[in-house]
Amino acid sequence: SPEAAFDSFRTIDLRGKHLSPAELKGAMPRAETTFDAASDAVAAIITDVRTRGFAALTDLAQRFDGVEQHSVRVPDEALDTALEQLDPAVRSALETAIDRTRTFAKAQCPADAEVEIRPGAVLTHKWVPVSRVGLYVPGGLAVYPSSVIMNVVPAQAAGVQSLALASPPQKEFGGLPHPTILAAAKLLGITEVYAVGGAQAIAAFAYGVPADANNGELLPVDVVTGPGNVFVATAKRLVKGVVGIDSEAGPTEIMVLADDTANPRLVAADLISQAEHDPNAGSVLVTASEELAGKVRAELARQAGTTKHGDRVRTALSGAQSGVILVDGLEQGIAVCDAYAAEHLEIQTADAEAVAARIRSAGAIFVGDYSPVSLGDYCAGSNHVLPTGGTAAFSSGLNVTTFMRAIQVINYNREALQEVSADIVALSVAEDLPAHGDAVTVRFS
Ligand code: HSO
Ligand code: ZN
Repeated sequence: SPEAAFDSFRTIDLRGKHLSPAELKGAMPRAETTFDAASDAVAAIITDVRTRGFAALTDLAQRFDGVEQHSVRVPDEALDTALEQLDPAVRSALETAIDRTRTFAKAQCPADAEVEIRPGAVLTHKWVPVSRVGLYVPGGLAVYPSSVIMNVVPAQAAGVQSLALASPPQKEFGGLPHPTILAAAKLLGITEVYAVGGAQAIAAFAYGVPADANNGELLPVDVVTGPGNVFVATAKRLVKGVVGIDSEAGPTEIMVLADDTANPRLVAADLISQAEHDPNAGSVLVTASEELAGKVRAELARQAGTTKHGDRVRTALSGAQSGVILVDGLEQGIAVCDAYAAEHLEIQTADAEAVAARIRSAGAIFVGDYSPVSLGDYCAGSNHVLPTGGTAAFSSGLNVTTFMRAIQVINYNREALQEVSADIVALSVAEDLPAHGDAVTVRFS
């Protein structure tokens, strides 16, 4: 029964325990993830794409997607048709999302830093977008046009000139990617789209594919982003260094920090909303209120019983990665939030803003009763590609700088170089690299 499942929404009782940050991290509910299993198969696919190009892509589409492909490149007319046939309400919602995400992304563009650290010694930290980006969009169950927006908009706002998209060919759509994905791409002005799935898409982006009789050249990209299954994640790991990648996304997770002012119905609804993604999703409540915990548990049972993907939700909530963490009070609650470093952290407490300001680690923080994670997933304007699995401790969600890099520009005049030449010589001698010093003194002899 649904009720019984919520006995398995486990409780981690940290009350009265004085744990170090490292111990606290170890006490967090989290599933192990490993990528190693797929490594050999993925490496073979990458080699195949590098050696046989489009012929390999066509064969792999037949093998993995069950489709016969003539051209891998999606024709322009298919993109036009997809947008024409898009439900107007969905189109309008996508436009709202694009608009808000673009405004926020543009505002993130970092300013160059320029300093004259000595007279005649000018340093510039100059931000430059990468030239070309490849975006992977999964097919299958999780067809998320919202993710197309979240990947494309910051790249465009950063000033990236060339953007290509790949998504698996679907048998039911005549070997094209899902029409909603095509429509979203068209809405964003992307016309270079390939019907390629999985590891082979990542390989094609990383190394490029020479033209053949049916397809023009697919140029290699500088950065590959986008979510995917274990094969995609493994491929991204293997091509990293050849190209830049966004983070490897694990199952989604939500942590809610709540006190007895929180509304248990809302807390439960939000925990369920992310559990809906994946049986491995993590939904965690952190509270000092046993009473709230009990009410949320009852709401979870009730709402999971009526929601469309109830089975998936119950599996996620019953997993080792989900549960209630009981804490002594707000201080320990904040420490737990930082130790977990949630992809999504909701603050549903009194003075939520002040509490949010104290959080040090989270992919995104959702403040108060009217900022649920679903808002951020679609229409807040923030990005929904966020660090999972505790990686928020050292990384950020997708943003304009994902698609940029900074060049350090050094511009000294003669006097400024001379002023520091003795120091350079001293260090070059200390490191037994005297030619370094000579390269300075030669300018003054
Ligand atoms: N919550 C997911 C993103 C998403 N939700 C896409 C709905 N569609 C990971 O942040
Ligand atoms: Zn979501």
